[in-house]
Amino acid sequence: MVYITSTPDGTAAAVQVYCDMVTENGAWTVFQRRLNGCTNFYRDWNSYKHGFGNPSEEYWLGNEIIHEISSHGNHELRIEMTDFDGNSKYAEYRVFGLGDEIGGYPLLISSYTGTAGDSLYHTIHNHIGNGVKFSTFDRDNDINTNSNCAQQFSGAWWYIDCHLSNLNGKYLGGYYTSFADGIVWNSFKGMSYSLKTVNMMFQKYQ
Ligand SMILES: [Ca+2]
Repeated sequence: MVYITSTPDGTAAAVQVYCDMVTENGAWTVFQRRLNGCTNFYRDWNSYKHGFGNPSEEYWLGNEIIHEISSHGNHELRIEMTDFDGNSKYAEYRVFGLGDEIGGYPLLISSYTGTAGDSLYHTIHNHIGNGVKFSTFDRDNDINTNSNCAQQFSGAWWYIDCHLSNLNGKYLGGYYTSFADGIVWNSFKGMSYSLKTVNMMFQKYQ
């Protein structure tokens, strides 16, 4: 799928994104994938802004394009996760959007359904109506005044104080002895288990 988006100088640019699957209801756009740990996800603000990795393997699409696409119409979010024992779980949010860079790419989600449990909904509780800002090690937008959450947990995420999920954390391959710095989804496998695979995707609906 190719999206036409605007560049900083106002010209149009075609951006190719990877579609995970096309259903009768539309196409899911995958914007994050963890697969094997070959790609470093401990990256700075600009890397997450513009995206990195390989769309057919591990990658982050880029906050700017996610913001751009999700700003037009209604979108929903789906996160698929597997562990090393062959278990698959998912979390869906009927409402999904990403705000702009000036606002810190705030996450807007609501209406959870799924099997993985909701380890993102805490964002709504803490910042009703605002959404939680994205943080990287070089851009501390979390609300923990004692810590740089991205640095502490080796990721880049919508940290608050600090997290219940850390899907851009270190690929640690299952149970690990450090705390919460792996690919964590707390309500699925707890804070000291790093997931095997993750797909984060969104799609437009009417
Ligand atoms: Ca902080």
